[in-house]
Amino acid sequence: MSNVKAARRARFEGVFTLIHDELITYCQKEGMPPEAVTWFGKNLEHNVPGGKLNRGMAVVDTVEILKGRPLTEEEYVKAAVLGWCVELLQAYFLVSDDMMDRSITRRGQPCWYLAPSPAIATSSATPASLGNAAPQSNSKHPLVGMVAINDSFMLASAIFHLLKQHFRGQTCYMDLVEIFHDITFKTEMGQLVDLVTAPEGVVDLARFSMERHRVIVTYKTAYYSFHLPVAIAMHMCNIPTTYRVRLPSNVTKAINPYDLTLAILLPLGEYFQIQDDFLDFSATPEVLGKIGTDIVDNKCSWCINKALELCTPEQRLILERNYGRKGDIEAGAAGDQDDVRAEGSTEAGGACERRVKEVYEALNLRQVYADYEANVYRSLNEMIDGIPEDGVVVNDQGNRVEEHSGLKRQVFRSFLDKIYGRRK
Ligand code: DMA
Ligand code: MG
Ligand code: MG
Ligand code: MG
Repeated sequence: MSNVKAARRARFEGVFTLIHDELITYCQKEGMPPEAVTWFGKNLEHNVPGGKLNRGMAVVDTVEILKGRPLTEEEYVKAAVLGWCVELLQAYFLVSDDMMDRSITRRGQPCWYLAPSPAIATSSATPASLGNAAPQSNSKHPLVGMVAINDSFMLASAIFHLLKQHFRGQTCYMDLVEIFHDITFKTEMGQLVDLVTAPEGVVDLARFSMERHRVIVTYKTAYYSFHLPVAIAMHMCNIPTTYRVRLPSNVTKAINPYDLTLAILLPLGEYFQIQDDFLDFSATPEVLGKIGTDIVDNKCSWCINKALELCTPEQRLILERNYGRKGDIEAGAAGDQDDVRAEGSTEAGGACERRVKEVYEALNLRQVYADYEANVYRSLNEMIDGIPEDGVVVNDQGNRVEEHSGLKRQVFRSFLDKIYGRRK
């Protein structure tokens, strides 16, 4: 990481300390007993700050680009609080996603529901590192377990507490509250479609299609990861839902910047989740920080959909017999496969998963993906070039507006350049 990047991240992380302490103080003021306060603190520390922070820092970047100047300290803190609200939302989804997907590790540590219970963990307790056995619950070392369900709710509720503390009374407050509610609902719809398309124990590859995949990824990923950070930055900058731009040709054009943003960021988010799907198959757990579970979990992933498009009837048969299965049915070992992953191997699935991966390799999926990525990169750049930014924002009388200068291509470029070609 370059020094500039590290400093940017460190400044953003500084605001996490602030919201962490604010949330803890609130729990204490409400009279929560110390063990509950400690638990909530561990929940925040384990689940919120350890990721790439792309979504959160994108809020700060976008506010800066929209304002076209460095932010004041007060503006920075406000934008960063909003950024941490997106990271809290992400943490809420990940804690529940890992339970539903039966994942083992996330960000190089045990998933929260498999982490040692904070009620007994001492400060010297070290999380199991990647590749080690996921911690097993026993009387000496209980796990967080199902309390993680309530913990995920608390991560989501913290968002609205912070919005109230930092934005109540401001013009953008209701827009912020509404959009967080709206995007949360949409993401939950996406998670539902993801899960009902991949029911446990019912493997039916005919359910899958690229159309179904697009619905899943748009709803479960694109809205909250891409549209949300940019839209809340726009709300914080009080960008109205429509404004007029006078182009260099002197023609005036009405623009809905939120629709324009959506039209670019949903495809960008689709690309991001296709990367996630591809990395689930292709990246090592050491690099990725999580062990891929899509094949074993019967997920409607980009990889299986591509493979179904390209495979021979013989290969399709192999996929049908091995996709969505734990262990090794062909060797007749399907009997006792219930918790293969909880036994602690870094391998999620065993022989069935391996056979599916062999078909992916035979179909040259790595090259197919590289071609997809080159194409989508080009077409996203073309969409970004279509944003009219060389005009002047004007009011109905045709006079220049002082409050804001409209959308900027750089908002989208900085997103695209951050994810293009990512390997983790
Ligand atoms: C992630 O889908 C979506 C949400 C809303 C967390 P996923 O299960 O593919 O994510 P991951 O691969 O990180 O478990
Ligand atoms: Mg998952
Ligand atoms: Mg999932
Ligand atoms: Mg995934």
